[in-house]
Amino acid sequence: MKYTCTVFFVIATLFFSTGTPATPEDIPALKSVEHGNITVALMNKTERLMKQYITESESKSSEESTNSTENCIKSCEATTKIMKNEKQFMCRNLQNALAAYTRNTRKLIRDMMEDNQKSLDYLSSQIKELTNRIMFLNLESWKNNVEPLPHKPVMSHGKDCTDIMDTMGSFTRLQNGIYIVQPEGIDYPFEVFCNFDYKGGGWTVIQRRSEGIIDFQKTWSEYMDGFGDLLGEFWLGLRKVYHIVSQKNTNFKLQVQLESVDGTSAYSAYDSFWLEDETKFFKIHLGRYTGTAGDAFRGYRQEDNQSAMPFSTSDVDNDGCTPSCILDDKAFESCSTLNNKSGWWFNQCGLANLNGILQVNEKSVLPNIQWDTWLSEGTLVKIKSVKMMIRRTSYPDF
Ligand SMILES: [Ca+2]
Repeated sequence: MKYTCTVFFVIATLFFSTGTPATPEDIPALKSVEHGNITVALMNKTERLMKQYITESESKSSEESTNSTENCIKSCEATTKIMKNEKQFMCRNLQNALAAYTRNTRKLIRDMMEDNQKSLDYLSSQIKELTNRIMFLNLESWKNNVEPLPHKPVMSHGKDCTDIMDTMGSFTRLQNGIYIVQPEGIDYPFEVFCNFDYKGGGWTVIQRRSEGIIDFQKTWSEYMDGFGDLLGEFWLGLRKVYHIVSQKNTNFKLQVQLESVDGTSAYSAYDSFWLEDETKFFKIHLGRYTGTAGDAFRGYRQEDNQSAMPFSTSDVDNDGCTPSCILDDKAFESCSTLNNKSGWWFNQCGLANLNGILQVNEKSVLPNIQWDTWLSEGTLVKIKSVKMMIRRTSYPDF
């Protein structure tokens, strides 16, 4: 349709472009033709021009089609390029945003840390100022011969673990652990470890050894005051034990709980247990024995009997070796020194020393828990751990 319109346009142009029909001079092929045949000649010419135009149009159309495909490819490439550029642009923006966020966060954290540090510095200066103030006030009190700042007395849970069991145990379930006690007759409280689940509970633990971490190579004053960790291995201290068992109208029993390296257990119980005071070197008194580990405190011979013996350490010698004892044909003066400076109620040493240690080398010692009446098939049982516990005898066994 487009071509047809164009052909007629060409024809019309040939007729009317100059305002007059084409002359023979305009068209060379018409020179030899008579004027009467002009119309025929013109028609032929028109036909030829039309053919030529159609051919050229087809050629042009083909060329345009090729150009269109090329244009499409170029267009896709351009689109891809634009998208790629946009992607790169967005990535750059994202990277910049992340970098800015990181910078801001770091700054925020730095500011917070600085603020915290300022607060800590301020509190530290306040504490320092208050401490100085207290020191100053104490100094003033001392200068004016006035009592220092009064301290609030520590409240105790009871007089001993049996007393705690009797009073608190009636309305709450007591857990094994550290409690504060203040036995009758003394004006200061102290901590003890109470056992509330062994044989009816109410036991004050006065000695415990298990891992061999705590060194029992101690002096007289250390055995008097106690040492170690109440939650681990410890010796409560002769003074504290003395105060507990010396309360009016009380009687205490002693339980020695032993465990072998093979995991077997045994015990030795004494239905009464008390100590004489410091001036008598805490002489031990034991009642009737019952148990499965034997009465090592008394042993088999009279000279082994440790009951009614005073306590000895490496620096306080009450061991009955006066002036010396003999072991394996060798004379020695101190059972404590023989047992690597441990403290106990020795009697010419004897068969029991639950505080014994074994010197491995100059720097290392191991527990050497001695209870030489605990036998298995005629041989001494090797002991891994021990507990010494006391309880009021008024409390019934379960
Ligand atoms: Ca001696």
